[in-house]
Amino acid sequence: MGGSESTPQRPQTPPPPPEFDKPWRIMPWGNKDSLGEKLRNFKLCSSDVKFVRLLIVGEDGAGKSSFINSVNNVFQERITCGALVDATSGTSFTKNYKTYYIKGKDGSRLPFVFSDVMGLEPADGQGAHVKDIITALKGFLEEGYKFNPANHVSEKDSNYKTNPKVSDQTFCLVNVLSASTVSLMNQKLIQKMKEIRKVASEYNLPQVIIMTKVDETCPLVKRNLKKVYTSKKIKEKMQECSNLLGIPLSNIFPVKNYHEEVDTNDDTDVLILKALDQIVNLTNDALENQNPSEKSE
Ligand SMILES: Nc1nc2c(ncn2[C@@H]2O[C@H](COP(=O)(O)OP(=O)(O)O)[C@@H](O)[C@H]2O)c(=O)[nH]1
Ligand SMILES: [Mg+2]
Repeated sequence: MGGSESTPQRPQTPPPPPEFDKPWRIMPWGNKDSLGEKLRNFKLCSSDVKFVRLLIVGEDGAGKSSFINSVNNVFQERITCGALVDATSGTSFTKNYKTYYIKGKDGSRLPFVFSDVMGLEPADGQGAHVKDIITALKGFLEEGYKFNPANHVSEKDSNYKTNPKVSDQTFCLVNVLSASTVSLMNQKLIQKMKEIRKVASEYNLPQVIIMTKVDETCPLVKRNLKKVYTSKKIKEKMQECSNLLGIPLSNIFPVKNYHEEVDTNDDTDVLILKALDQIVNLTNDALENQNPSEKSE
């Protein structure tokens, strides 16, 4: 019968393994306590600066507010909800400029603060105005400022600080990108992020990417967060983030934010703490290299 003489089957090559043999970045899994302790006791090289202000920028829904909450959760050792998180997607949920202080379990403030801003959106006239983010970056934006997508704050407005303190200025630009949507990012949105990054570069500010939602992106990582640096998919997504914004891989930190948990978890904590540790170190190095008199002008 003809059926058995049909085209011979080619031997199938097995798909490449989804994992590297060894993690390509070493994480101190299991060392949560010493990492946390190091950050709690962190002292900046400049005595003028009490708090390192980290400006969190990114697309609406990328996980900015969740990241701030996650950092707070780690230090509070419980799930908190300081920065409001949007449970649905849609237009930006964070509408006001707000500073979040991170407290230790004893209630003392840690040496870094986060500025949460309205999310960016691709279209002009939607989401946070790039000029407002740049104003925030330079320290001129008044706390509580209500973002208006149609208009940006100007020097004459009451929301414009004329004489910002050193602590009002940003020390590190933290771009938040979601690993699950980075491939779909709109060119206009990337352009907006690059515009902000350009100003940050002019001010010699370190710039990093927090890549969120690694759990949503890779099933291996969803099952076991410790696989974040053996997962090929995650490295690929980090490379995409790097290519999009021009930020080196060494300044990109993948995290899983707390989003549905009722308790904190050591592996989630370590990934967040390590990212923060790197951010604080980069910021301190930049502070050491700069002329403080120029910064406070
Ligand atoms: N699976 C998962 N969901 C996340 C993560 N981070 C944030 N989310 C969810 O993404 C949505 C948007 O988060 P939100 O923090 O409000 O984003 P923002 O607009 O950038 O502030 C919320 O439903 C979060 O619960 C993450 O790491 N993993
Ligand atoms: Mg938000």
